[in-house]
Amino acid sequence: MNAQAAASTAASTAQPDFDAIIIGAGIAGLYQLHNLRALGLTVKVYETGTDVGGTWYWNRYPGARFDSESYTYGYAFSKELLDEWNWVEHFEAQPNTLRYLNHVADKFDLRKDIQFESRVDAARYDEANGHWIVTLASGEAATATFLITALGPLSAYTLPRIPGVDSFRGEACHTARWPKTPVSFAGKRVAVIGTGATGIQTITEVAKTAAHLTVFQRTANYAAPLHNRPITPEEMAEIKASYPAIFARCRETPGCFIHMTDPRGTFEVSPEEREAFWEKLYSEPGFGIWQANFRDMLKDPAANDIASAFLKKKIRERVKDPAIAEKLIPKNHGFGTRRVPLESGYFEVYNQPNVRLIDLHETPIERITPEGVKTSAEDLAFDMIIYATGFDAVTGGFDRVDIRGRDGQTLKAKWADGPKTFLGLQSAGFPNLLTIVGPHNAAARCNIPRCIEQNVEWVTDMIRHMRQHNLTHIEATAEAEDHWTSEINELAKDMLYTLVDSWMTGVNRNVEGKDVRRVLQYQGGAPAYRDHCDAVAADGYRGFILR
Ligand code: NA7
Repeated sequence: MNAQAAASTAASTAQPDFDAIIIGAGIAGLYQLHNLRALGLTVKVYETGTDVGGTWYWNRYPGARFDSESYTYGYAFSKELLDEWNWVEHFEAQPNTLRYLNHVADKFDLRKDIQFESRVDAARYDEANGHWIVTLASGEAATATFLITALGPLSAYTLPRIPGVDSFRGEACHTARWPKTPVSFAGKRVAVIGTGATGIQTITEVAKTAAHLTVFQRTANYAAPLHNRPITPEEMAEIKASYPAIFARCRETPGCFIHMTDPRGTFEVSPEEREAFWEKLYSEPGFGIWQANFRDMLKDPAANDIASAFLKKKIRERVKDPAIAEKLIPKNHGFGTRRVPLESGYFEVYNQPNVRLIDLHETPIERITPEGVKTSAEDLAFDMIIYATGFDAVTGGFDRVDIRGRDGQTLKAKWADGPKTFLGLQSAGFPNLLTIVGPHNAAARCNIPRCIEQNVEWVTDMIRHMRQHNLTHIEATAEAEDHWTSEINELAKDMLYTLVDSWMTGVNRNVEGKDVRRVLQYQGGAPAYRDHCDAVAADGYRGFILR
């Protein structure tokens, strides 16, 4: 339907085009579509990309892979799907993950309700008719009773605010817009700007074949070994037999990873025992060193200091040149207070003769030039610049859509000083807008498909409840929203990560207005979050106005 037709539909009839519109065909959007279709709803999904996959569609950069164990990451809802899909690595690489999501889309015939190459520009709540009018970049528009955002917390990628970014004459690319065609680094002088989880994966891969690689590091990050390896057919058979236990375990842990926080305090054990424990975690696959560390590691500065010292020691052991090792050691934050990148030989890259590290605190970038990068110390020429400069996290995806609720209020303005939500799923003044994996939700710090599943199933149950009771309107009360927002802030108070700039605190100086730390996530852990949501539902959706 075109814009005019939609506008006239909206003006003349209360009957919307669809029961629900979902924005995004990533892991969340696909599962929400599948669930709502099962309820008998008419659903349309709008997706910017040319195919399904979301994060795994866009982030095709070299070295992109899971930090979650593969077998904890797939959808859990279908035994048939679990039985037929074979993961090939303990931490699957992007191409196979994208293959998996395509398999899911085919198996459940999801594509027929997805419109690709369709970026949603605006969504306006039409109060008179009680539905949402959604407008695409193309001008096309449609209406729906429910608007469900499945935008992803890390979808709004950001280029650095450095003068001259557009002037470079060589190849340039942000990791989140990596081309579908193969990219060769052989014989090239490559620059990577950014050393977060993405930069670290990219650098490790590019260093293998580039003639020369220059890494521009602003903030050093602690990173720990991934210890990836292939999954044998025998292991896969065992994994399939263990799925119920694996998912039960993920339900118990704060981040829905397979790793559970150690119940001991750092100083309750002897220094020898502590060291042995950390050595064990460092030698094991995955996020154990972050997620299964001592219970006080992310709260008590003294506990965090000595955990950080262990990680610093590891960097010094692995990097041959002590001066480079010192540059790679974080100075302004403790271990685990930023998202921990998992690596596969990252620190050893700096022992290679074809790799150079530039510390931007010593010699900042002044501008990107047609030939390369000009720092305060020198002019450097490159064939390729890779921007691993991250995302306008969690709220960035929302800011890029002009979402207007009752009385024309914009969500962007409402959230300008930080998000205000109830359960991270609804915001007062925006009826029937449901924000899967939105801010204030447990999902952005989670083994994300597990939290997506909870969000989607909760929203599905809520819509089922509404249909059973002939209700068409749901909106959080201002009181429920205030209460939830205060609780979010209170829970984050004693967490060390709130004192540190990172995407987890919503800081991105490449974006106007995003230079202040904010609490974006529920910090009580996924099990407590789930209990909150379940209690609200059991109490007849307490905190919501239902009509
Ligand atoms: P991150 O973790 O936000 O990392 C972005 C990196 O880019 C980080 O090192 C930034 O330095 C750097 N950056 C950003 N802007 C600039 C400018 N202007 N100049 C120099 N360097 C800059 O994003 P990722 O994509 O690595 O990871 C995001 C998540 O995706 C990750 O945590 C996983 O959950 C998956 P800074 O630290 O800001 O000094």
